[in-house]
Amino acid sequence: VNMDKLLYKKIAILENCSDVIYGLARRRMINLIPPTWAELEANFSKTGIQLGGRWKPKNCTSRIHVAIIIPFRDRDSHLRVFLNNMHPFFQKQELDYRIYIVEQKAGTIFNRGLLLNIGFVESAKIDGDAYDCFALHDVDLIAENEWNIYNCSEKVKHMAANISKFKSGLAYEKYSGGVAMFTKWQYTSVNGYPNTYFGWGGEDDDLYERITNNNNAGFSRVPLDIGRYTMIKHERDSGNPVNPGRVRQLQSSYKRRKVDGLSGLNGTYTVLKIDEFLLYTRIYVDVDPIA
Ligand code: UD2
Ligand code: MN
Repeated sequence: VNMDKLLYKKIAILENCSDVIYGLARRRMINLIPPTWAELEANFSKTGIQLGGRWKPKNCTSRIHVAIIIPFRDRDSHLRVFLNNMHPFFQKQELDYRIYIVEQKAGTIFNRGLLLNIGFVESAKIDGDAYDCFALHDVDLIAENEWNIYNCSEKVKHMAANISKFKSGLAYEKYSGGVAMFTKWQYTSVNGYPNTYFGWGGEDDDLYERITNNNNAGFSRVPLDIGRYTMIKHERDSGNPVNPGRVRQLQSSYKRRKVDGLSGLNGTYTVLKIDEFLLYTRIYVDVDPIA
C-alpha cells in the first residue's frame, strides 16, 4: 500500500471558503436580554462549536483565522449577551475563530491594557500559530452590521467607529477603543498596549500614539455605517475607578513604549487557571498591582 497516498486522503485539505458570503445583514437583530448559561449551551451545542469556544466552517477552509480577546471581570450578564449575539455573527462571517476571556482576579484595580497583552501572549501558548489575527474586544459591544468583517488588514483596523453611546458615533478623531483588529506582526511591532494604566481611561489613547508614531503599523478605521455597535448600558465598575494619572502617563507615552508593553510583560501577572468551557476559553489571572 502506498502510505503517502492513504495519509494524503485522510488529511485532504478542504478548499478555501468562497470570498463571497451571501446574506450578510446591514442591520442585525440584537438581543439584549441575557439568556441563562443553560439556555446558551443548549442553543449552541448544535452549531458544531468545539470546547473552548472554537468554531470553523465545516465544508471549507476559512480565509480568516482570528482570536477574539476580551478583558473581563464581573460582567457575567454582559458575557452572556455577547456570546449569544456574537457567536452567530462570527459564524455567519465564516471565520475560523476562538473566544478568549482574560479575567482579572478581584482585589486589584482593573487593567484593560495589561489583560489584552496577556491574552495575546497566553492564547498563542495554547494555539500556536492557529490564529494570525487578533480582535481586541470589549465585552459590552455588540456589532450591528454583518458587513463589518473581523479580518485583519494592512494597517491596524479600528472596528468600533460608531458606538451607540456616543451621540455623533465616533467619540473623537484619535479614538481607538472598543474593538480593534491586529495581525500578530502589527501588535508586536507597537509593543502591544501599555501595562501601566490601572483603572479607567487612557490606555487606548496611548495605543493610538504607538500605532501612529510607528513607521511600521498604520491606523485605519472602518466607515461609520459599517462600524456600528450597540454598547450594553452600564455604570462604571467599582474595581475600575478613573485613572487620575492617565493624562500625565500619556505625555510620556513615547519614552515608555519600548519597555512598557509586551516587552515588559514578564513578571507582571500569574496565570491561575485556564478553563475550556463550551462557549469560551477563560484565562484567569492575578495581576501585580504595580506592574
Ligand atoms: C471605554 C472604551 C474601552 C476602554 C475604556 C477605558 C468604549 C466603547 N470603550 O469603555 O475600550 O478604552 O473606555 O478603559 O468607549 N471590564 C470588565 N470589568 C470591569 C471593568 C472593565 O470586564 O470591572 C472590561 C469590559 O470588557 C469592558 C471594558 O473592560 O467592556 C472597558 O471598560 P468599560 O466598559 O467600563 O469602559 P467604557 O465603556 O467607558
Ligand atoms: Mn463599556
